[in-house]
Amino acid sequence: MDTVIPPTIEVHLTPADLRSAMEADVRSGLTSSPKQLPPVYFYDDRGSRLFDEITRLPEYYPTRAERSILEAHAKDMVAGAGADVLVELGAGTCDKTRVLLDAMRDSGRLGTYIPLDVSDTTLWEAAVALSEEYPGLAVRAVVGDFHAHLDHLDAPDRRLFAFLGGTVGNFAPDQRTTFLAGLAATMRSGDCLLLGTDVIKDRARLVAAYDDAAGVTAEFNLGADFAPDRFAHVARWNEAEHRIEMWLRSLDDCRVRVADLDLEVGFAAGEEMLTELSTKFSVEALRDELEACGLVVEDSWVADGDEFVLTLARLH
Ligand code: AVJ
Repeated sequence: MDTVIPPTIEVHLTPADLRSAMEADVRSGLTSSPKQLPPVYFYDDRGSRLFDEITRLPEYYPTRAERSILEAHAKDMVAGAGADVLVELGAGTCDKTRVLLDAMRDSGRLGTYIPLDVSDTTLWEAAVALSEEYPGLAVRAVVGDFHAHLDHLDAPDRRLFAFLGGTVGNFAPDQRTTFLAGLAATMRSGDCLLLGTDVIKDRARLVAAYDDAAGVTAEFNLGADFAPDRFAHVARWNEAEHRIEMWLRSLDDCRVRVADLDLEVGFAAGEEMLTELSTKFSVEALRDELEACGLVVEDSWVADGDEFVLTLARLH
C-alpha cells in the first residue's frame, strides 16, 4: 500500500509582488487608450465564486464540454503522453485535475503533480487534499505566474503540461506567441502539452455564453470599484480576431478615483474599457501556432457538437 507523501510548496510570487503588479497594471491600463484592465484581477474570492457560478449557467458550455472530453478520453491522453509527471498551469482548485490523476493512477503512472497558480491559499488546500486522496503521489505546489515562472517546474521524468479551461484564449495574439514559445523553451524533447481551447462557432451562442440571461457574467465584469450602476456590461464578437471581447461602457461622463494609486481618470459617456478577451480557435489554426513553436500535434479530442477541443502536442 502506498503511503501519503506530504506536499511541498515553493513561493516565487508573494502577496506584495502581486500587489505591485496590480498597481502597475491598473495605472497603465487606465491611462491607455482604449482603457483596459487585465482579467486576472477578476479572480479574487468573490470573483472566483462568481466564475464558479458562470460555469454552471445553461449558456456557458466550455466547462461542461471540457469536462466531458476529459472524462471520456483521459486514459488515451495519459497513455499518449507517456508521462509520470503532471504539471498544471493555473491549477486553481485542481477540480478537473482529478480526472487526469485517476487515469495516471489506473495506468500505473502516478508520479509527481506540480500545480502552478498565483493563489497560495487555494493551491495549498488543493495540494494537501490531493496528497491524501492519492497515496504515493508527490505534490510539489509552485506559487507563481505562468508568464514568469515556467522554469521552476522542472522534474527528472517526462512531463505532461496541462493548460485547461480555455485560459490561453485570454491572451492577446502577441502574448500567446510569447507564452507558447516560452513554454516550448522550458519543455524537454518528449514532454507534452495538453491544451484546452474553445472553438469558433455560431456568434449568437458565443455572445450568450458571455452575456447570460441571469446576468452573472455582467456581475462578474462589473464587480469591485467600478460603480455598477454607471457602467454596462458589453460582450461583443470580434470577427476579424475571432474572439469575444468584454467591455465596460460608461453610461455617462464620470470620474473614477483610485485612491491607493492617487490616480483619477475620466470616462466620457459611452466610452468603453476592455476587461477580457476570450479567443476562439479553429483546430487548423491552433495546430499551426503550436507547430511554429516546435510542438507537434499528436491527437485532439472535440466535445459533442464541436464545442471545445483538447489538443495533445509533443515537443520533438
Ligand atoms: C476562464 C478565461 C476561460 O474566457 O471563457 C467566462 C472566463 N469570463 N465568462 C472564458 C470568463 C466570462 C473564461 N476563462
